[in-house]
Amino acid sequence: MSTSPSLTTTQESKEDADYNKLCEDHNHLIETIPKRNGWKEQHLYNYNGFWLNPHIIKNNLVVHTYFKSQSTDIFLASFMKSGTTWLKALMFSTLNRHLYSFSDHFLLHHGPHSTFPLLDFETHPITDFTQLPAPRLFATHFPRTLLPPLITSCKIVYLCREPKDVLISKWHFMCKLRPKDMPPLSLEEAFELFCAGISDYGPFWEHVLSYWRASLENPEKILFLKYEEVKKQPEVVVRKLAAFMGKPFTAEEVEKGVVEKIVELCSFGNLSNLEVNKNGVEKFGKVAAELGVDNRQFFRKGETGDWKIYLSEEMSQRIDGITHDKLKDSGLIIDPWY
Ligand code: PAP
Repeated sequence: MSTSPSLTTTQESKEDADYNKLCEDHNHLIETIPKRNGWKEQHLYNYNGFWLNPHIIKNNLVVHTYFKSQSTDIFLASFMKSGTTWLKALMFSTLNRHLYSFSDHFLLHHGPHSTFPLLDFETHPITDFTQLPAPRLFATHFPRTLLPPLITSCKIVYLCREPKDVLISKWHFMCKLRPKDMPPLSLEEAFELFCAGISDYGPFWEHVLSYWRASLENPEKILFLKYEEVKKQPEVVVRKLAAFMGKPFTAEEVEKGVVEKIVELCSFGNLSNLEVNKNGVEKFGKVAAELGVDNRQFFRKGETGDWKIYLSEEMSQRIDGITHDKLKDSGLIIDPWY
């Protein structure tokens, strides 16, 4: 049965009207909400308690309006620079281990960010994800409070990292991406902004707590991981991931060393030395030219405690003090691993 032209036109104009309204709402927001200095954009805006750039705020509205989650979807959520690239590789290769051989794996030819989409870069018209097989994997840096309610009922893996390492990793990354016509971002300025909660998707502590508290209420739905824990015991984490995603390893797989092979495939040493991650470019979203990032920018050192090279004693104590105050009643301890 074909759709009548008049019905199609009516649907299109309704969609246009909806999107025009979204754009108007966005413009109004940007004019009215608080703004501060950005790290790679001129300004970040405080949207419902979190600092985002204006494009990402608009994408958040798009996701709320147009993204249709399925109950079987699995999300990887993280604050920027917490190890998303690594976890994407681990989740993808664990879930899809029946699809690829280790000698000719997808990850040997594609950057980890190609494995599954980052929701935050979805613009209008939203990508058609309906053809992806279940369970579909998505990544996001949005704090839990900015996710559409239907997503919060899906399974979520949250990855947290020690904040001083996050700060240093983010500062390096943003300096690389910061346009040349902006003055350089000094570490001192980045530090002050970070402590005040002002960095993309910040405040860091509220971001982490938004998922931590939910994970306490609903541990079957939110697997809360720490970068430092993945570093120390990657095999244990890969097994946890497999079970959480509904695909536990069989005794035969364990016997054959599949867990260890996944860990080795996704290791910093292996991934960062692949041609695709040395010279390839990751294209985020549909505006490829604007959102191309060299894959090598996602692999810097991959270590814990690198902050010790950059932060003075006073700076480190100040961040630790904030972390202590913000997390003190939560039961979350962020850095017991080194
Ligand atoms: P994103 O938010 O832009 O996606 P994300 O992947 O979360 O970045 O974080 C990048 C950090 O993870 C980098 O940390 P560093 O700056 O302290 O070095 C990067 O080196 C690290 N990383 C990337 N891949 C791996 C890996 N396979 N193992 C360990 N760390 C990794």
